[in-house]
Amino acid sequence: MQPDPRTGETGPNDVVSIERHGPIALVALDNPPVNAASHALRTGLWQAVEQLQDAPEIRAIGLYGKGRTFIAGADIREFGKPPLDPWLPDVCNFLENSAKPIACILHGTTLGGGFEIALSCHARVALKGTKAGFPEVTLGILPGAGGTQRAPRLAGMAAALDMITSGRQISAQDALDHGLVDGLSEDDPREAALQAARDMLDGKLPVRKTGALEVTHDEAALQAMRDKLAKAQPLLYSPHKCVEAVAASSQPITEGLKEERRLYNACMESPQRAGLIHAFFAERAVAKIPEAAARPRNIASIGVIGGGTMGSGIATAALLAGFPVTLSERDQAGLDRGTAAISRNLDGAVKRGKLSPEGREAILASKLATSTDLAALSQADLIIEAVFEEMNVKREIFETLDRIARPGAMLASNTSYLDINEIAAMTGRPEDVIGLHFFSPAHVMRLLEVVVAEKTSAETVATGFALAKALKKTAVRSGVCDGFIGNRIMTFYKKAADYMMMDGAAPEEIDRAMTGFGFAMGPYQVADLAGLDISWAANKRRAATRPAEERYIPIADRLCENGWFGRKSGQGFYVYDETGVRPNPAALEIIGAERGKAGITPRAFTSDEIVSRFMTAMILEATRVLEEGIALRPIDIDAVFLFGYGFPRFRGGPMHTADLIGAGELVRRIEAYAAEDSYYWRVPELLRKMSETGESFAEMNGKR
Ligand code: 3H9
Repeated sequence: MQPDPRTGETGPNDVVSIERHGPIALVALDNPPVNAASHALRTGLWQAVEQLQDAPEIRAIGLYGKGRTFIAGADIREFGKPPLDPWLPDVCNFLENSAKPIACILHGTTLGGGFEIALSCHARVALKGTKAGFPEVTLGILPGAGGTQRAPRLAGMAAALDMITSGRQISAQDALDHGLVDGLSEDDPREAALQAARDMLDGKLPVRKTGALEVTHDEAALQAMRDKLAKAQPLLYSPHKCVEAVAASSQPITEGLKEERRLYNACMESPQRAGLIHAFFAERAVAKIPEAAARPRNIASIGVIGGGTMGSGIATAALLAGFPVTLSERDQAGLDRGTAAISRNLDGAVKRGKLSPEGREAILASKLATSTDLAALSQADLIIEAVFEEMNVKREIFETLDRIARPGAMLASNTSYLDINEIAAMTGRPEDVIGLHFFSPAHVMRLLEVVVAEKTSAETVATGFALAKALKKTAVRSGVCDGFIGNRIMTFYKKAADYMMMDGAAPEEIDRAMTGFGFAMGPYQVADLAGLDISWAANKRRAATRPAEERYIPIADRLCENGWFGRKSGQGFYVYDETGVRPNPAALEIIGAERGKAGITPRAFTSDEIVSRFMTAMILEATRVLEEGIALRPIDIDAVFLFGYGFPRFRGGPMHTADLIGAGELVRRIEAYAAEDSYYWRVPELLRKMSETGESFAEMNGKR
């Protein structure tokens, strides 16, 4: 390759370049956006270091990354494909064995394989603001390029175990304190690399081979971590393998690396790895929307209407993100309740370490305004309505907003199921109206469904997505239907759970089966937490239009008739008191009575059957949501359930799970269940077609 005429750089390829300064060679990596250790980067790095071995004038190498970060890890897009030489572990060993010492500069997010490359160098300097860590465990794998062997050699087993099993990122200062880097710098990466190489030559920076260091075997730390993980993450595979790999680090490095490789391969083959990587890409894929090119409007102030649980949660989320908020309620008592809820939410944020006590005071003193007059929202850039789910109440509000809101303000409803088209039509500016469906508690939950009505403008949609980013939430685009993506599917699969309950499964058995599958909570734990009165109201609303063929289970309604609304009233499907939580015998009696009335002889359900029916129902309705174009792609549905419904991340989401089960098997199951209830269990056309063509949901993600 010819030297670059401007910089004098040469390089083995487009991604890696060499710049020479007397006895020092700088090797720069340039693989935007995150310098992932792709095949080109690995090849280029190997060749650059190899070339420099034969250059007699070169005595030290400075390695750094161009752009916003040093290497952020292996290239995840290569996972699952045939491996291409040179492998990252071989690159790391090659760097460590370089006769010319290499100083590595860490900056940005030096993660996974990037951190492993750094640990294989002979000295390390971290720039201010660096975050370093091993996120592999969040992808269902372990650091497989020597990280489990070299990190304990520098930081000790206990610190390495903590970082590797948690995926936690540490600061430059922490890395220095743990011995993972040798110095800090405030220079830019190139300058720092030059300086670090000079310092190695001058003896100011120690030159060591990490692999040659010894590790003190810390059985107490290993056992403590095994115990912790057995309790906290019994269903996950890779954290336990991480511990085994770190345990091997007290052996000579060649032995330890062999063990690391064996365990890494086992993780790579596990379905959890595929599920977790799917979840990683789901988080990013949802931002790819048809309106992505539109310019979001500037949101500098937010108005929230309604100080109930949702309104105060939304206001808290906005305040925590730095927005000034005006909260509006009908009367002073409502405002007082809303303000009290916001300050409780902020207390929680202080307790969780998300906010300082001074920050809390500052927010309450200067960022939050309140008013009983909607006119106080007239200058807000975004107004979010979060009042009762009653169309007439919404009408009054949106007609008023149409009069008072400034031109260009975005008008949003937090409704969970009402028709956004109808709401938009209440105004003379339907292009500014959108659904922003937050999940409770709104200042904690990651998901935001951005509900796009027929006339919503592209800028309004783009603004919804930009807002989600500012609130650190994951936005998913949804079309308009009763319940949008998430609640519509949940309402459907909840019926499958109710049918099983009516036919013989206890609520607790169903919850246990679903938490055993990996859900954070089972459907009856969720119902009790959300409040049974909420679905009671929805059941009453839907009663008039409920098709005669639909099987209806009135058990939760019976509980509500007794005033048992779940957790908030002390009992529901479970009893909640000072001794803890247990199944509610009175609920079981009601279930027995309802079965008797319906002439049902209860039968036993295994956990497998419960999971199978529950998941099949979820996938069935999700397929319809896709067929109708409510969700853009299967992966959007996965994101909704991962970030809003406690779906186990390691299973990748309902559509990823559907691909593992296979469309053919799903059709067979639905047809078998249809023998008992041919109205509920109907095969969606799309699923039938997939069973014939063999197309998967994953394949559709690329096409839509
Ligand atoms: C590993 O290293 C294994 C080794 O131990 C062993 C090997 C043998 N690969 O998140 P962003 C893409 S495991 C490929 O929006 P940010 C991403 O998809 C790896 N692509 O930016 C997106 O693409 P698009 C351990 C990657 O500033 C674009 O880059 N490493 C990778 O908010 C921008 O990403 C990790 O797990 C990758 N490694 O956050 C780190 N990383 O624009 C994973 C990103 O097409 N990455 N992309 O949608 C992250 O955590 C964040 O991306 C990071 C930047 C913090 C770096």
